Amino acid sequence: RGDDDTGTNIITKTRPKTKRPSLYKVLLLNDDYTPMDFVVYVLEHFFNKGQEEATQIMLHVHQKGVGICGVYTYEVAETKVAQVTSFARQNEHPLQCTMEKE
Ligand code: TYC
Repeated sequence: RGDDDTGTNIITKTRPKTKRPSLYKVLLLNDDYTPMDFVVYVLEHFFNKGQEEATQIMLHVHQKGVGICGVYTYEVAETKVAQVTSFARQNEHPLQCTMEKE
């Protein structure tokens, strides 16, 4: 609040404007070589899924070609993709993990 040079009182009010961050889906893609139990392990350890849900997601990807592992803010999603890709390559599996804006 304050007077400008014309003497007009300009009323301004700030409000805390919180913008929700954009969210990104982290996806696993099917391939013919990565073992099913490796994919379940990835879902359990990098995406905090229980054995049952991890198995369901793995089978969904196996049957449909692609599936959602989780939804995260940009930097978290980016980190998951990098960690999963690195872990798959260390184990010499071609598993593909990507992200897309929700
Ligand atoms: N299709 C693989 C197999 O038959 C299993 C698999 C599932 C691979 C999901 C990748 O993201 C994947 N061994």
